Amino acid sequence: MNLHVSDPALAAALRVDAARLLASIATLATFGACADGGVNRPALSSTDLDARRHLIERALELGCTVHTDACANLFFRREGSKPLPPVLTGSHIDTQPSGGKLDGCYGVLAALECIAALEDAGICTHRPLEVVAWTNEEGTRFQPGAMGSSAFVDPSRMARYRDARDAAGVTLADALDTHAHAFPTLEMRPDGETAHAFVELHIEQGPLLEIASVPLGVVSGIQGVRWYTVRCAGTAAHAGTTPMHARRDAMTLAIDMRAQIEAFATTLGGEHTRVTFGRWSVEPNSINTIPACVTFTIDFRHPDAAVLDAFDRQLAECAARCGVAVETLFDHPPVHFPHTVVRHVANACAALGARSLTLNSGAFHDAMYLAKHCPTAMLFVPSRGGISHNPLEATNDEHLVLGTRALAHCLVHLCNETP
Ligand code: HGY
Ligand code: MN
Ligand code: MN
Repeated sequence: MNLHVSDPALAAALRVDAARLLASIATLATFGACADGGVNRPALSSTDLDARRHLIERALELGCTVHTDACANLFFRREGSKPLPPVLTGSHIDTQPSGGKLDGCYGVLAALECIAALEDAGICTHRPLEVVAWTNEEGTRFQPGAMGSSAFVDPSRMARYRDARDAAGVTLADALDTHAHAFPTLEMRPDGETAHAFVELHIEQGPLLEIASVPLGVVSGIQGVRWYTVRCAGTAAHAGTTPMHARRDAMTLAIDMRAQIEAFATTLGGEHTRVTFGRWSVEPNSINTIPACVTFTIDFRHPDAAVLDAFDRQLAECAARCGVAVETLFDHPPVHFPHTVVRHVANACAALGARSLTLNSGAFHDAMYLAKHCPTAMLFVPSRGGISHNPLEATNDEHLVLGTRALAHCLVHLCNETP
């Protein structure tokens, strides 16, 4: 690779230190580590606070200033030479209950590694560079997902978010208070500064890059997502005495609903359909009582907004017909990233002599909200076996390092864009 280190973008990419990056991934994974090799680090849990403390210390060591905001997003800022709007990069560090080491975390740690590389290379960019750890992207402890990034883009959302409760009845407001007490000296980020651009590096969480044997993904956009709960009512009764014909079994209704929903989802969505019924609760959940109430969730994804809207309509019709209650938890339309930033991602891959594949993201990310705030794009690295949201989530070391080098290259170009 014939690299001209006089180019600050390539110089920064070259100074990414593989061992330092990989060690930072292994260290962060210790916060909420599970015996099966995965990570369970719910948003704003004690393990998340410990992980945040570790990242704050790391950022301060790198010479960054650290700020937070009303949704406990963390901003690690490296100043530039000119008083211009910053370039933002980063992702999330909260995980699925049975998550991996890389989902979200890789994007935050790679961005911190880019700052370390800039420091090592003695490069000063025109614009400030801010690495962000967005709060509660996964949305498994508090719904909806991507709370931190969506509240950053539209702070009026916080009023509703603060009332969100986790399974133990703890509100987000309570969790934010705990966070504030844990970091009493953390200053609030000055409001209102619109970023110049946002770039998020993330694992693909699907199989496409691996199937294509390509090490980097230039992400063109993110498919749309809908989350719902469906509540099916029945009548609790004795399992031993109640004849089958005399039952109002909520589980029978729920299973029938699931089948109907999956059928019209796949008819509407075709090969791009992604419908998941991931969380179930049964009341009274007793082995010898006929279920009185069964609640399940729907996660429906599709790249076409018209299909998402049609699914909405058909679900409402089906619910009315079957006498069940549906509540929408989360709703985001498809997002398309602008060429003005996507080109920097593609150029970075090419500058490093790496093949890249342009693809749409099947997973949602904080970038879907940042795209409303400033010009935004994403960069992917392959997921081994396409596996994610699973302790087996993994990416080859050389891909993790290459993705970080490409991020560094892209960030320097964006940070040196001046009006
Ligand atoms: O669900 C998602 O797409 C993301 O990984 N939280
Ligand atoms: Mn993620
Ligand atoms: Mn995830």
